[in-house]
Amino acid sequence: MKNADVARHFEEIGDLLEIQGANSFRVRAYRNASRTIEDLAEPISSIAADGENSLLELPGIGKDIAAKIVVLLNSGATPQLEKLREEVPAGVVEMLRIQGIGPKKVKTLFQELNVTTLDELKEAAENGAVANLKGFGKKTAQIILEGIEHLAQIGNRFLISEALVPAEVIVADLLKLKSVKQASVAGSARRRKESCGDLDVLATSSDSNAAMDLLENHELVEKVLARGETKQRVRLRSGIEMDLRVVPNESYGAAMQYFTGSKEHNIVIRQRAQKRGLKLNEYGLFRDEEVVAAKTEEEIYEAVDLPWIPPELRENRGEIEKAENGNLPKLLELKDIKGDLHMHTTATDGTASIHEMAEAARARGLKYIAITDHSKRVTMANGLDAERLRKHWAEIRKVREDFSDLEILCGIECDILEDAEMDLPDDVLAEADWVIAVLHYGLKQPREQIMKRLLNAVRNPHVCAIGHPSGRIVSRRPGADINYPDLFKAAADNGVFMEINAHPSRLDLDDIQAAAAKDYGIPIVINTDAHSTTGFNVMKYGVYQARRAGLEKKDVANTFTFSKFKKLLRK
Ligand code: DGT
Ligand code: CA
Ligand code: CA
Repeated sequence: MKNADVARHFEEIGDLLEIQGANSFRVRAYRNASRTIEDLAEPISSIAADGENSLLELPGIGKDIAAKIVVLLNSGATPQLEKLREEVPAGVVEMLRIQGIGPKKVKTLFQELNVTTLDELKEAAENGAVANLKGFGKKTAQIILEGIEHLAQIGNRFLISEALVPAEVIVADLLKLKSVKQASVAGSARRRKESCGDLDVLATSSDSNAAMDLLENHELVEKVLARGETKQRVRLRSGIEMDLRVVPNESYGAAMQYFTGSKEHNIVIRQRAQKRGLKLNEYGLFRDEEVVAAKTEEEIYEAVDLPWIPPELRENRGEIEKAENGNLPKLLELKDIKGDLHMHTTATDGTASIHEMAEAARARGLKYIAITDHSKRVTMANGLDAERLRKHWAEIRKVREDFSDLEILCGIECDILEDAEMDLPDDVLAEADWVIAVLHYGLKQPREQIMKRLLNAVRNPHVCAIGHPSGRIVSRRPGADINYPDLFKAAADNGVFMEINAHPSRLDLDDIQAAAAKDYGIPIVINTDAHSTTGFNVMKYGVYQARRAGLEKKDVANTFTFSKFKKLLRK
């Protein structure tokens, strides 16, 4: 079992317990364990192989959950989840995905109305049964209908993190076959799109059966959906489907170019080929019957008078013009990142201490970090009031003494309240080294009020950055209704940074808005929002999103040395 499978298992236990009304401490224990496991760099199975004590050293894993991990790894299941699944229908769990509806409401809907699928819930919302429930009303019924509509629109897409991890494992295993010369992820996953509909994998082989047999018997694969001469489609155990195409080695570049997409990018490339009297398909670039290019992507692009274009940019959003004019950006890379300005500790909802987070950051080669726990409005996460925050900062200053090679900023992730006031008074914010202002509540307010909140924050002289500006959750929850040009103009005027939150379920700013922020000359920071020592692992997803936005090293402030970064701060 992979980490993602184990993490999902415990997350599901947490969700089902919550629907059943279990105590919130128990629910949170499962969620924390799930997050820890998801963020691990090492396979949980190899940690477990070192004995239960190694599991107990992980943040958020106690005796009870450690024992369940062992059972799960040995048998692929836990009696607890099996029992819960019998008790709570799958359609009820799906209701948790509706924006604005928490487990408490799902529980009421299930128990009072006996609805067990989204269709039944839709009907109950339409015929007035939902509105008549105590504590619901017409407005909630409306929210449910809109939420169900939104779920139908986004369909069943997977986060880039969920897509890429199994795809890379399968590519590595294909490459171990003697008959396979080259293999790679293609499609939207290669373009590092924030969500993927399905996976596309290419391999070149003298023996396509060997590659297909490998997939058929792979531990990540649940079912073969179709198998032909050169193409196989399978469903992975996580639910995502994968196309494998086996192509001749001489056609690898053409096939990579074709199957990486996007469709929109490929249409323009094909037109350029036609203009030059050439024909482009997945086997190669041809003049009549003669092969002009096929082996590498570089050759294909060169033959249509373009330099090779990084996959992240292949969306027909101006990259072809830039390539033509020699203006392709030199994209940012993960190794350029020197700081991380958004993270949590046990002071609020993190699972590691200040010292542990600093150790982990240093071990990754970071040169500066900001500790940014929650402000008091976030009661769920035990948010800090002025008094607790000042004590917390005093502790941070003490920890600093142990780290001569890592700058540790006293920060705060301060809520911008629904009425547009900051959650902490100015005199407190003035004492911080780094203030991230964020929207957590009231995301569905009208645009006018959302903008009032964001602009108030940007104009507050103590605010350094806007964190996860829209509050969206990828493929789950739309963000707040923001007038981005107004926000960016104000941020540029006031020297306020914009965050790309690197967590794969946020990636907020998104690629399009991050590109726009760059055009306003706003310094961008890519932050992990780590809630544990392993939470730093998600930085790469933020970098992918930044690359899709065409960002270079110079556009991202946390690639700078600390002294250069400090000069960008307002005070
Ligand atoms: P996804 O799976 O929805 O996240 O997005 P993609 O881009 O991975 O799309 P997918 O899986 O349908 O196809 C993979 C690539 O194959 C796509 O980016 C371009 C290429 N491709 C697929 N179907 C066609 C087609 O009908 N025409 C052309 N020109 N290319 C195609
Ligand atoms: Ca795909
Ligand atoms: Ca596909």
